[in-house]
Amino acid sequence: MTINIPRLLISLAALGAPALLPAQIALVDERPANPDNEPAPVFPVPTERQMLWNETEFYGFFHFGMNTFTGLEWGGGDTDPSVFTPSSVPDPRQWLEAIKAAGMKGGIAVVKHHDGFCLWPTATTDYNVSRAGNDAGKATNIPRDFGQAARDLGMKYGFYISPWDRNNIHYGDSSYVSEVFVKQCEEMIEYGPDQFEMWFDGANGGDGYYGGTGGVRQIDASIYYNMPNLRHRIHSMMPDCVMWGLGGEARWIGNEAGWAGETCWSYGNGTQGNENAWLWRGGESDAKATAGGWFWKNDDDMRSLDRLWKMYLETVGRNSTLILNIPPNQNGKLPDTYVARLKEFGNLLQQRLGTDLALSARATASDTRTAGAARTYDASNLIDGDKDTYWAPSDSGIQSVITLEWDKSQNIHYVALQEYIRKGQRIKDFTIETSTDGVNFTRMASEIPTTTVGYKRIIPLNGSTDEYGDGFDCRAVRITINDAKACPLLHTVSVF
Ligand code: FUL
Repeated sequence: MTINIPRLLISLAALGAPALLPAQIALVDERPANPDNEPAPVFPVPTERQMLWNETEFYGFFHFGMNTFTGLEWGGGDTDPSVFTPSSVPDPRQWLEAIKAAGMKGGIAVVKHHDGFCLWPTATTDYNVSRAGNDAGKATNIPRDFGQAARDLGMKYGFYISPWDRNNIHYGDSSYVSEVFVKQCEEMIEYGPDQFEMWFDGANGGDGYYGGTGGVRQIDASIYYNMPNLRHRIHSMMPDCVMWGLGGEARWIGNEAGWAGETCWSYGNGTQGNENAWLWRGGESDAKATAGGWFWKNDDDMRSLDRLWKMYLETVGRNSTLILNIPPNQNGKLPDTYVARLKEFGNLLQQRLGTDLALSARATASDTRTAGAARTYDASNLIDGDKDTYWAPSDSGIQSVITLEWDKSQNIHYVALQEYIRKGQRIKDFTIETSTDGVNFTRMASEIPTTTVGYKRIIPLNGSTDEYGDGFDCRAVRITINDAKACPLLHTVSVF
């Protein structure tokens, strides 16, 4: 902050204060101390919980419930609870082990879909597993068993609780929100006190059973659920839990087909976000790993490895997270064919993105910010495997060049960039080149809009998310930042 001394003197005089000489005024420099010479943030910036959420990257989604037994996608809330009859007690540990083998870091389980049937013995409604049609159904408690298994396996977890409830007679009144919905969320915290995400879907098709009264109940979701209140309650108990969708802390990417925009801001709406929006809300892509609906139906085919790979590159590789749905069957288990495909996918991920060649490169930059007391900004920070150190140029160094070089030629397919988003998402335009001799460079993937980076961007050097190809032999990779909101900050460059 600059203090204008003549103006200060005039205003003191106007207040009747005796005029002081500048030498007598103890001026306080109110600029925050910046001993590390860190760059100023570019707003919006993510909260700590949004940072942690982004790091989850790739996680599973499990639609299981009454619909698994009726074949419906949207149950009306009128199916008798006795229809819920899993042939054995559902086994969330098996679900989570299968997705862990696929390289996923966590999962979200549906505990109540729009039909209102609760997969735990809740005190808020008798439309729940305690009235199931068999013993395995009565013994079902998805939030308890899913939360426990995730903790045992060291995975992140969370629950999908549908705000829309087609069974409840009070849906549409304020009592539904305070006495049913909020209490159900609180019951979830008892089973899962360290959830990373709660999933609040915005669907409301209007009609339902509503305790037998039927009819249509439309609400204004932006007011009705009183989300600011729920956010406050949840965060006071679970500070690291991101409230997705209606919760307002992470956004729907705008399609269910497994792709985000090549330009993708972590604020605004839809596939691309909006460069000028002011609230941080990273994108999450919800997509199905199977060919049918969200719920299991006769072992619908699992998508091919190529299709899953494409989804991964077009979501995780485009500054979105990917939540991939794999539906448990009527035994409360994932079918063997799904488990096998998930394992194959994990192997593919490992094979294609498991070895980071950047770690053995030399990294240099055209501009490096002056080091502070406890921080350096050297290009070597890009390849030290530490997400908390970063490369930064001087404030004016928007157009900067980073070069990675190896002594021997490397065969490469992908270059991944990660911005240091704690200080905001900044990069707007970049290019990637490779060189076989370290002198002459050729632009790669010129058909792809290389605009935003964000949390993570993976560029296929052949420009394709379909074809893996033979890769490119090269001795150097050059990344040129052409435009950014302010000096660009990257914490990691990876090469595969
Ligand atoms: C949608 C819901 O209406 C679907 O049934 C499903 O749960 C999907 C993930 O979100 O909006």
